Amino acid sequence: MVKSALQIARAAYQPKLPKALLGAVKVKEGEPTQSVADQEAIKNLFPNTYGMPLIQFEEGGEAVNFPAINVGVILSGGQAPGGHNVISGLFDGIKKLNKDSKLYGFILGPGGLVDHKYMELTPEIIDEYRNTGGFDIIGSGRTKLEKVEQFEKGLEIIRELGIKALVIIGGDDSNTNACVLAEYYAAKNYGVQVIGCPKTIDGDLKNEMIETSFGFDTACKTYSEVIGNIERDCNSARKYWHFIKLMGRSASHIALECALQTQPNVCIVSEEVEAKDMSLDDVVTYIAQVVADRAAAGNNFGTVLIPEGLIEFIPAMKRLIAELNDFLAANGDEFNQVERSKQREYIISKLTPENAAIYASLPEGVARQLSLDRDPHGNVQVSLIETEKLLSEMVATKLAAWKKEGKYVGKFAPQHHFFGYEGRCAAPSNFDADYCYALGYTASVLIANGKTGYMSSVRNLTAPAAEWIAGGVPITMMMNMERRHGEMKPVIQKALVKLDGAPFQKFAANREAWAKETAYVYPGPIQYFGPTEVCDEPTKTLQLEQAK
Ligand code: FBP
Repeated sequence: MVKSALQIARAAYQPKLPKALLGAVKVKEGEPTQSVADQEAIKNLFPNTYGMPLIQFEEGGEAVNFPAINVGVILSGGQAPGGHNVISGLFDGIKKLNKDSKLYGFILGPGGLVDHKYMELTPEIIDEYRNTGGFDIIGSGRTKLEKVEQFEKGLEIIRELGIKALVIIGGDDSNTNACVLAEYYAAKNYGVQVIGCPKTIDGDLKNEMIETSFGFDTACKTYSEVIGNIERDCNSARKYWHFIKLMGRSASHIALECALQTQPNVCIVSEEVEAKDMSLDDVVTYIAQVVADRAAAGNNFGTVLIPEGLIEFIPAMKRLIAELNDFLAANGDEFNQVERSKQREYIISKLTPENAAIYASLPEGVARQLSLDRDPHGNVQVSLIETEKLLSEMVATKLAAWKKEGKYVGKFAPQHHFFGYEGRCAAPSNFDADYCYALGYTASVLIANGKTGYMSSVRNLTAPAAEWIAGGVPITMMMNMERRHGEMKPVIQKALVKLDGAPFQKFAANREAWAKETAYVYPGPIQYFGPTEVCDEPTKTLQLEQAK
């Protein structure tokens, strides 16, 4: 296999571990825990894994002769930089316990466990993938592990391979399912431990004990590099407005972090749009006003960041989408009989007046997308909506109207971008390389200590890696009850951007200046070798959240 020079150099990088994990480890158990909300309901659903204590690992335990152990690992959901290092940390950890321990990887996500597709991860394979991006070592998938038949089918291969513990690397939903599985195996006394690891570039799996999900750092740095490049292009040609949509299914953590790194003229934060009950027109007016003000100062250029999930956070759009979903589920056949050129009018005639007015105001392409592209559950595929084009088209219309009224003099030439998949498999930054390795290694120590239903936790992340605090958090501690598909279900609480949190506050305090001035910051590409302030800086989000 041909390798790039960086790949070769990077393969030799030895990720840093917290001091406490370097030698024999002592376990410190805290007080019993409670779920973040709905304590009674969660306790009833998880009688075997509820209320367990927080675990912290400390230096100075006694060296024990540990028997060889077989462990299975699963990558679940969207790719995030550093997944290979979680696996290599786990591998090194179980080999340190006993050199005859074995690691099995289930192929293409949780489905691999159910369908008995697996491979043994040998030292040679692991060495190929150290410090590399991607999940291609075993592949990932989005099969949900939630049914008893799946748990039982999984158990067959677990027994066949003599697996004692399963590590599930995933986001909030996958870790919720990891906990359901841990509870099931514990209730049945199967003697199979299940440990989760916090993954997602979206950054929305975090709480007091999980400071950030892995991959967020590298993905945001990758996007910020290209946003910075665009800003510099923009400030060189001075003739385009760049509308950049950023991945992150729901929460706006990625857009906010990139804004803090690059200081664009506009960044929309979905959580604020929802909190202020803003309409689509309010968002458009805000952007158009920034464009008009810059034009008045002679600057017909700028950069706008838009979070992927925006549409679903605009309360009026949410209501429109809900009505459209219901209407088309019941009247899809009739709708499909309507001539294409009359479909828009047909929909408008069927909706309630409030939703009809919003639908009528949408550009043709978006209106069509809302009425056509539906997923297998009958829902609009919001992520397919090109919000960056929607907003720029609506801004152009508004500016044209203002021009007629003499309120705007300028030129508006938009360019559109979507950054998402580009960041998910980048070579992990030093931060993610170290963090992921530590998460995987921590998982091996949790397994060695017989724990199940825990998520691997590494904290104190703005300090040097040696001072990071490793341990485990009971997954039930992060849960609450939420309505999903019409039913109340126990789920890990999703962390949206907190409007009173330090990262948003910092952005809010500066955005007016960034809108007017051209205050762009150019972070440049991720650096792997060089001065620590260039190579090891954690995200602005973490730095602001943890500022003492
Ligand atoms: P996870 O939550 O599984 O980590 O995935 C996050 C994500 O990258 C989102 O940002 C994005 O909306 C989605 O996955 C895209 O999914 P897919 O890879 O199925 O297109």
